[in-house]
Amino acid sequence: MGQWSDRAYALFEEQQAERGIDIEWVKGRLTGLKVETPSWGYGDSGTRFKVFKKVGVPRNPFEKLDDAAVVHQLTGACPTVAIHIPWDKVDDYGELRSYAESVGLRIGAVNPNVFQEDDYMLGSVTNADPQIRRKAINHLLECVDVMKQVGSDALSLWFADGTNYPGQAHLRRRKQWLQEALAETYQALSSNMKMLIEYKFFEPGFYHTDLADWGMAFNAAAKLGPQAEVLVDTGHHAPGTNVEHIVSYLLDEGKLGGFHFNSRKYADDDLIVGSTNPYELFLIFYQILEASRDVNPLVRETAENIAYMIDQSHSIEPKIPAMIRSIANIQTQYAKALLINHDDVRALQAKNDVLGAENAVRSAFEMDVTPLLTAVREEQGLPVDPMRAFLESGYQEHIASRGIGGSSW
Ligand code: LRH
Ligand code: MN
Ligand code: MN
Repeated sequence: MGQWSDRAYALFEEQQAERGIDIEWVKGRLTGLKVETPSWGYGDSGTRFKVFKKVGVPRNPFEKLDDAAVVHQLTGACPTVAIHIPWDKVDDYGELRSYAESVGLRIGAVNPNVFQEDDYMLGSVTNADPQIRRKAINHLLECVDVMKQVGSDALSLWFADGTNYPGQAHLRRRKQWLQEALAETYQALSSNMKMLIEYKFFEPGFYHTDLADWGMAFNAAAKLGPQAEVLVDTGHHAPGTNVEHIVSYLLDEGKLGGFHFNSRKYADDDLIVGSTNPYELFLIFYQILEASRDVNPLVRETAENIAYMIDQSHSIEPKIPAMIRSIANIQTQYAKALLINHDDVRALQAKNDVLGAENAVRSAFEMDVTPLLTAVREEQGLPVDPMRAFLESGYQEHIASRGIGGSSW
């Protein structure tokens, strides 16, 4: 480390010791935080108005893995990549798995896609037409098979199913069909596999969505069994929703399976994590760390086995830098949450000291964790500034030879 950062870190360590924080534990936790990146985040995407085509975007799933490998090399935090089928459809999934391993990665969650075919316009697993429901379930089962071939342990489910008008469809029948489809898919899982059930309050359905909120996803998962859990996509809530409360509730029920991290100002904006709502991210981590100290082993285990994933779609941003920025923002908020002194907070809560407890949480958010992140990255032999390292690496210039026209969809 340079002289300046050495001094800053020494001071930081002293300050945290005084606050009763075990800095070695903090460092271990920070190093241990792994976040999965989505294959589709490396491709071109856009809004319903325009997809801007960028030079150097991957032309196939293998090139997406190449880009994801660079993000992992620079951050040390992203060893797995989520795939979306058929966006990442290949002839030989064994080859995809070997390729991932050859660039230092593993395949993470497999995401079935039952929303982009004409057949699914009025619903997939909730369609009134039994043949379309069968087709959708068959795709879910095919994805369980893909999981076996790529060595994945998470099936990540999101359904676009919904309606636009009152009376358009029979809501309770659809609820039952959805549960039947999930139950059949659940039966196909191996014992090491999790089913993660994602919800979203609207879009593309503007009147109702079959899995609209965490309660519906929770109920579906609870009926299925222990391998089914809820996935919280931070962008899938109405503005003002207390997402960290949902997180704490699901943790207490042993049903929080994973996250899709992203930022939103209005709806499912899929923007860089922590760009508009860093305090929310910090408070989510606060709830998770609080649960990891629970007396109930189920709550502790749930908190320790969360699948952290990014779900972003980069419409105007250069893809790899956007991913690096997101990882850095997650690490920053996690580092801050690690500085919360939970004994202090709990003692203040027990005394009903409203402002004292609020201060004990917020003051951790207000700390500068740059010296800590610098020290941890350096100790791992990683660049202290991964963004700068990327921009100076020449990789962006190198991939320009791919030309224009790669796409995630
Ligand atoms: C739906 C969603 C879901 C999809 C992804 C591309 O809005 O969050 O996770 O799989 O976007
Ligand atoms: Mn998502
Ligand atoms: Mn989404």
